[in-house]
Amino acid sequence: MAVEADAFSLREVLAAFQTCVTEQREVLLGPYLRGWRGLIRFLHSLGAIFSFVSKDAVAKVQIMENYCGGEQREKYVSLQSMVEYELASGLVDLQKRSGRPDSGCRTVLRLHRALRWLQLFLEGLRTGTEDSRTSVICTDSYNASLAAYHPWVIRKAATVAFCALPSRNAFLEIMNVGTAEEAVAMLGEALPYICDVYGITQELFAQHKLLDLP
Ligand code: 1PX
Repeated sequence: MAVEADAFSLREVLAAFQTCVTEQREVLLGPYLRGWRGLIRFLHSLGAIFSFVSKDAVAKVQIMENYCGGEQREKYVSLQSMVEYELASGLVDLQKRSGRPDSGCRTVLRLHRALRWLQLFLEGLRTGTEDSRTSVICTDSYNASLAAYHPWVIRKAATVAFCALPSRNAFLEIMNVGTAEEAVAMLGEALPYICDVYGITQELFAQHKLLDLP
């Protein structure tokens, strides 16, 4: 199937996560945030019902982009350099929130947890059958990941919004990667890179006891 040259495709978005990991196994923030920006664009195309999700995601990406373009930008090249810098400078609220601005560590932690949802959701889409329901895949992925960190009201709003998701085939099509089969093949290629980014981040945050930042 011919795809317009400038058409938005989830392929490029997922490819951003592919370029995140360096040879030294560092996770670069530039492509990481570009990947998130693309996912948010995709989320917008799913309609206003998800605007409460995209608002929060945009706010978090914006915080990180400000750090990456700010005075200390060289400290925010990778997740590793960010963790080292913020911890050494006492910029991270470890127990409870103070009046300090949101640290990069706590902000990335929220995106990192959402990346786990994305990983499960895309894997569910990939391995589903034609009549699998996207809303069910999405709810199951959410309950197995992000839901544990959200209060009741957000969980409720999320579960209601998931019911508005299109069927699996329609969903694979709006990803704009080609036919449903081509989209499934692309997911098979892209997912290992997302898993890799997730795994490295998880290990880094666990090592520094940053997995429960308030
Ligand atoms: C091919 C599939 C592509 C789908 C792209 C979808 C991109 C989804 C982006 C989701 C980003 C969610 C970030 C959430 C971060 C978060 O957990 N924030 C909470 C905690 O923040 P705080 O600063 O207070 O500690 C915050 O309370 C969250 C508020 C908004 C609700 C988040 C609901 C998350 C549902 C995730 C599923 C999105 C559904 C997409 C449908 C395909």
